[in-house]
Formats: sequence, structure tokens, C-alpha cells
Amino acid sequence: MFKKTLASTVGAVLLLGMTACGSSDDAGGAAGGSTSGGGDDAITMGFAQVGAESGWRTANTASIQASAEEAGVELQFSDAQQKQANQIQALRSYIQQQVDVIAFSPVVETGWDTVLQEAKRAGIPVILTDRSIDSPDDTLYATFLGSDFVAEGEKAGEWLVEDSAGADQVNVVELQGTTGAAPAIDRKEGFESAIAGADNIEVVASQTGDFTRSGGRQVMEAFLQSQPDIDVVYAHNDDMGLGAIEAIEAAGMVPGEDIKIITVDAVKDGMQALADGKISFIVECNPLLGDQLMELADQVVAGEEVPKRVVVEETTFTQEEAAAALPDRQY
Ligand code: GZL
Ligand code: ZN
Repeated sequence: MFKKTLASTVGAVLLLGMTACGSSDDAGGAAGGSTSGGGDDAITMGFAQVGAESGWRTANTASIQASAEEAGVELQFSDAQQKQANQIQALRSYIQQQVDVIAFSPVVETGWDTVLQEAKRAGIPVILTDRSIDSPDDTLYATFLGSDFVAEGEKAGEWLVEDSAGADQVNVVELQGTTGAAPAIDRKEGFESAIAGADNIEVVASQTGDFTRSGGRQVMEAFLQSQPDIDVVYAHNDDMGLGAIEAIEAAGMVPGEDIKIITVDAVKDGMQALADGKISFIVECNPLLGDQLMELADQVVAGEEVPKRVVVEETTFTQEEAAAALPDRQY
């Protein structure tokens, strides 16, 4: 059994290897059919990623790298450890290298105009992915590809309004994403607008956990000390929700019963906690932007018109839906 498997695995790898190198050598070989299928007409993309702060981020990175490989796009990739200065430095190095196109997920909404002006002067088009910028000058980027974070916040709030119908008082603590980041600002705004009409729901505390599991745990520990009665945690991503679960269990309480948790992302660890009943509801945020990014890059480099904003499809999950969806989840 093992020998057979090994032989077939080796065979597959070789084939894969040949296909890949085949697509880069011959211009229009079977594997390299599309114009961007490798070879000297390959476009070069400089991608400045936020960091590796969450399960969502690593899934997003994997998608971009896999899609670049498949599309024959030559990818320069950098991880900014969630620091804007590092991202700006990476953008400047891509400008220096005169890449064909720049793509990045701005860690925060502001402070980009200068470096994006430099890219514009260098004639290098910029694509924003995942997070957007808040700038009056929308000529600084060709298009934005990502989610509608306000809608994500609204979906979370609408679920809570329904789930709280009939309850006398529902106290919510909010674990915000990175301060100044578009998903943090918009998920807060969307949630607040959705619960505005429900006078039995109140956000009694709100603080950033910086989208990390440890951040979520530390802030939740503090909330458990300072808040006499917490009924619900609204976490801007699964990772902070999973950190909150650790804090709640360490305090001897039962997540999903004593305190309900609502999160955003729907990465595997979050979906598992949802199926296990520790999280009550998850709003999906789709990290698989790679294929659409490579298509947009081709069009932008070819000087074709593209929409200013491309919003990706995403849904929501209850505990039952998570249990059913888990086996097919890619990330
Ligand atoms: C959302 C993305 C957020 C995720 C977090 O598109 O920017 O950043 O929700 C990640 O998990 O850290
Ligand atoms: Zn209560």
C-alpha cells in the first residue's frame, strides 16, 4: 500500500513540476494557455501584506501566492508585521524595482497619500485588496477588491437583535480590530447601526484586541474584571473571539451559555468553535481574493477599465450550518 502511494505521489510531483516548468518555457503550451501564463510576458506584482496576525490573514496570503503561481504572475511579497512604516517601505521598494503593478492591504485607513503619489508619478497602478484607504484623492488607486465591512457588522447586529428578542437587558462587550483599520471602523459602525433600535441591547465596553488571539484574551480578561454582567461578546474577528473563549473558560464560565460570542471571518478554528457551541454566530469574511486580484492586475496593466470597487461574496453561519460546512472549508 505504502509503496503504491509513494510511487503515485512521486509521479504526481514530477508531473506537477513538469507542468509548471512547461508553462514557463513554451509560450503557449497546454498548461500556459493564458497570456499571463508565465514566460517573458509575465507581469511583476509587488504585494505588501499586513502581517500574519490571524487565521484569516494566513489564508489570504496563501490565496494570493497560489493564484500568482497559477497565473504566472511574478510576485514580490512582504509581511509588514502590522506596522504601517514597514508597508510604506515595501511599497517604496516596489516602486524602485519598477514592478508592473502594486497591490496591498493597508493596515490602517490613513497616511498613504505621499507614497501613493510616488507610485502614481512612477506610472505604477495600485490595487487595494481587503482593506481600503480613507483619502479624498481616489486617483491614488485603480480599484479596491474586498468585503463590505459595514454589512458584516450589520449582519452581526441583526442576528443579536433577533436572538435577544424578549430579553430584558443584553450587555455586550466589543473586541475591536486594529485601531484605525477599515474593518475595525466599519464593523463597529455596522453593528451599532443594526442594534440602534433595540433598547434592550447595550455595548457596555469596547476596546481593541488588534485582531490577535492573545489580544482578545487579554482584553476579555480585563472586561471580566471590570464588567459586573456580560451577556455577549462581539469580536471583530474569530481569533479575538477564540482568545475571549480562553479567558471565559479560565474564569470558570461556559462560553456559548453564560456568555454568547459573535465573530467575523469564519476561518476553520472559528467554525470548529461554532460547531462546538462555544461561538454562537459567525459572519463570513472571504480571504480568497487571489484569483480576482490576478485578473484585475492583468486588466489594469493592460490599461483596461476596471470597476472602482469589487465587493466579494460572503455569507453567515449558525452553529448547525457550521457543522455542515466544516468538512468542505478550504481554510
Ligand atoms: C478583514 C481583514 C481582517 C480580518 C482579520 O478583511 O482585514 O484582518 O477580519 C485580519 O482576521 O486580521
Ligand atoms: Zn445579563
